[in-house]
Amino acid sequence: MATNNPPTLSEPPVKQPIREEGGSVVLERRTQRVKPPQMYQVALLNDDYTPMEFVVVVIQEFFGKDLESATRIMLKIHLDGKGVCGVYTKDVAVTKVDQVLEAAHKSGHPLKCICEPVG
Ligand code: TYC
Repeated sequence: MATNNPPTLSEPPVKQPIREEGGSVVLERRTQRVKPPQMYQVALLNDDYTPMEFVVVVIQEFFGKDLESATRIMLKIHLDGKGVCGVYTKDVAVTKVDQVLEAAHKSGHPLKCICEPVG
């Protein structure tokens, strides 16, 4: 199926050939009108108390990762202090942070979760 992606601010204006019935061809200037939304990465921070198993479950449940990916991200956090679990629009990222902090609080763990603009 032919796709016609919306223009973005990062692309130059596109002139699209339009075929008319009489066989003539005109070029239509397509001015960019939309820019992609600012994206936010959601990251977990290391601490000395939250069990590794809990972090792995959180990454699987809230960020849709499989066991292997979740374990890899958890170990990165454990070793580096921080790890990105996903990248979302602002509303979704803020909701993920709220959900993770609520789950951690309910379970009595001091797990910290933040979101920050990408790029
Ligand atoms: N450092 C924790 C431990 O040794 C494990 C941990 C990993 C905690 C990632 C938080 O975001 C975190 N139990």
